[in-house]
Amino acid sequence: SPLNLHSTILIVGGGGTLGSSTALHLARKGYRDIRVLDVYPIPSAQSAGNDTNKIMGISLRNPVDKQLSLEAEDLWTNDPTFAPYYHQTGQLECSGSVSGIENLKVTLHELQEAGLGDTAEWLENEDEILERVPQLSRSEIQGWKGLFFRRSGWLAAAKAIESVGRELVQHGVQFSFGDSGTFQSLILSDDGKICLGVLTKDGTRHLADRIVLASGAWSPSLVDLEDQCCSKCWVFAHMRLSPDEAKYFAGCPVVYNEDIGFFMEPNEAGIIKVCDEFPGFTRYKMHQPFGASQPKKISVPRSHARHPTDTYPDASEVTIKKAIATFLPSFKDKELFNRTMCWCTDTPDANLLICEDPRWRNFFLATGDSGHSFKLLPIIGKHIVELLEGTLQQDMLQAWRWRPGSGDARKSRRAAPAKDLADLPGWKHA
Ligand code: FSA
Repeated sequence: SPLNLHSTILIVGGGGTLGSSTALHLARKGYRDIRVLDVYPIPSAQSAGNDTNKIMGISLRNPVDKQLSLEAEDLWTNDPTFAPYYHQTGQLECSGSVSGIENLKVTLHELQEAGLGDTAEWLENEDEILERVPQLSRSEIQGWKGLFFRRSGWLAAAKAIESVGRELVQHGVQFSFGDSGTFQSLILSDDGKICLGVLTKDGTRHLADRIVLASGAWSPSLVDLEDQCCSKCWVFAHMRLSPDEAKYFAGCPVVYNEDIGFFMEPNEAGIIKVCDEFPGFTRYKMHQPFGASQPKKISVPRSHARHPTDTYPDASEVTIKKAIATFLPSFKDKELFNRTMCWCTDTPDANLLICEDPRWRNFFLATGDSGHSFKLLPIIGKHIVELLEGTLQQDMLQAWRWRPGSGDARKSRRAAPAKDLADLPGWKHA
């Protein structure tokens, strides 16, 4: 039946980034029968968005990304649900390698082509970099060049999703968490052609007019996505600064180096999150998602929420320590804690996978974040609602279409294929 404001809409994984944004835009448009399913309450503890911070910036990879990130910037700046969580510190993208510096030049050129050249400033040497980020250490950045983005910064990610959750409650959105929010299978019509709802772990049959799978890195292990998504984890560790140290780093721009990693200013508790940069880790095993006729090799995330004693591979300790020694040398002996693996899901071309599933009418996918989608929290749901309503613009339909066989999600657009956690000791402690 055609969609109307009284249609029942189910969002599977609605406690994360794409799902909560979808529920928000449905509710703001006046939809009255929305139900969010998630294993954990908003902000879902196994969402990649359930994080201290994520990077905000304008992405220019293609016209769709550019439009989305500019729309998102508007809401991160002006919408009261989001604005408190955007810290516009600016961002230094920097490198000391030949390839990295080349990429910075390409980025600057693309910005100029897009008419956004005035949002970035080229930094030719250590002096110019240190003028922008005096907290860096001259001896560690010899030969580096950089780009400084003014319209950039960081997002208090978990808090922003929590804020969306509060607005959802005000709109009367309904929630099922725990076993009654945990996906078991789709419910199909007798002829197998229409999706009628979702069966959850507690045996509840959630029937709905439209079903949206927004389960992030869990999506390909719940429903067979025919290798269009490969879930991978990235890692981080936290360290605690003294009040004086935190004061010195307050307002520090995001510092990102594609060969090393990134960090952001400390949060209100004086905690800095440090990440390395690498092509992600998979966790392949034999697994049978809904819709697959037999078990197949799928990279299945391992929930940090369910396995709180997990940390990350020994190899990550080395690269995170290297990032600290480079960016924050005075903190290189600080104790690290909250070592964590954070799961995203890559598509071959790093575009989202947001489309109606051609196998089952009324079943929609909203996944394929490819590690770059948190910044879209305020806006992505608007376009997912347009998809449901049949009004999504052509270039988005095309970029986000169902596209099995179009490329290798394991490699995606990254520098190398992901290594597998099975080959990496050190992360499992129970
Ligand atoms: O602005 C951005 O898109 C930052 S992506 C941050 C990151 O940790 C990547 O560095 C990593 O490679 C992966 O894509 C997860 O996200």
